[in-house]
Amino acid sequence: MKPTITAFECSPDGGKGLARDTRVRWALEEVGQPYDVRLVSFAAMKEDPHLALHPFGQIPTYEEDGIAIFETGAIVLHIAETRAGLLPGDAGARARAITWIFAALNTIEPPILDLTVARIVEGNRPWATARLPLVLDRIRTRLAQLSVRLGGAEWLDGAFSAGDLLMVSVLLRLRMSGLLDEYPNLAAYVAHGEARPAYRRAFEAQLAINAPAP
Ligand SMILES: N[C@@H](CCC(=O)N[C@@H](CS)C(=O)NCC(=O)O)C(=O)O
Repeated sequence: MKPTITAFECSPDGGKGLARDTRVRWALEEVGQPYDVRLVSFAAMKEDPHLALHPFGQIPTYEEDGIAIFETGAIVLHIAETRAGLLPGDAGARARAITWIFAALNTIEPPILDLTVARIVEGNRPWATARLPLVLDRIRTRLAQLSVRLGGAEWLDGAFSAGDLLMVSVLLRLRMSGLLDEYPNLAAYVAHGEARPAYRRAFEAQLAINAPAP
């Protein structure tokens, strides 16, 4: 049975690939696993049938052979653990790749998400202008540390892994801010991830649904 994932019926990003179904699509493409997509509207995401799958009323979800899970990190880890291609066989290297999954989602992504909150959600609050430099500083701190660790390497720890997939996906959120360009090795790392054929297929698949009408 093919897995079924959920995605926005119409993504608010208009097809930039930032909605998290792209991360799951990318993982499935990397391991060569065909999948189905069920599109859900914002209203349907908050109704009981979807809430039974995702208690927070969000996308993506993943269903396959009696398994139903949510949270992008858990989904990507499940895909990586059940198919070859996204986690190394060696126990130490595997543990380190999983560490990078958590680092991407728990350490790098939160300050990046804060930038969206500061600029868009809370951009008209009286304290928004004063807060923005603090948010940018916290992102720069993490990017500088990540940049030092990556150095001139192609990927974070040897071969491309699920850790890189999620780190590149998280960093992609910064493209419009220009912050990534302050760290040329991180910008090159992200471009390298985006150039992977599996990423291109995932991106095109979500774009086919979300591209603005001509
Ligand atoms: N921690 C969750 C976050 C999921 C999430 O924020 N999904 C967004 C789309 S990328 C969503 O469904 N937003 C609509 C909403 O929260 O109502 C994950 O990584 O899967």
